[in-house]
Amino acid sequence: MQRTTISLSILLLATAPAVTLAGTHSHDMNRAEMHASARSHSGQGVVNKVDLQSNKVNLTHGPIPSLGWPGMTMGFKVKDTAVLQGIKPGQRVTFEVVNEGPKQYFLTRITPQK
Ligand SMILES: [Cu+2]
Repeated sequence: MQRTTISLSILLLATAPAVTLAGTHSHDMNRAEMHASARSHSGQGVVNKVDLQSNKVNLTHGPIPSLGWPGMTMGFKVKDTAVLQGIKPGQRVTFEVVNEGPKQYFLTRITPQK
């Protein structure tokens, strides 16, 4: 009887850490996903002007509920002009915008609609 109790305790000790680690890991992954979706916002609009010299693009975009924005015409910056490759005035586009601080909005993706 004594022997059975001891081997059961060892079994529990051996399994417990594995369960805890698995739980922690999936929690961290969920947190990372929440941060990503909170920072990247999708929108649709029409291109007015592309300025490759100053890394800017002017869009008339529809409402972006995740930012609390109504539709408007405004300029966005890009960090890399590669994002603006093949983008021309008059195109209907979908785009992704990230907010990196007060009035710091950058387009990370802009794709013509077919
Ligand atoms: Cu806007």
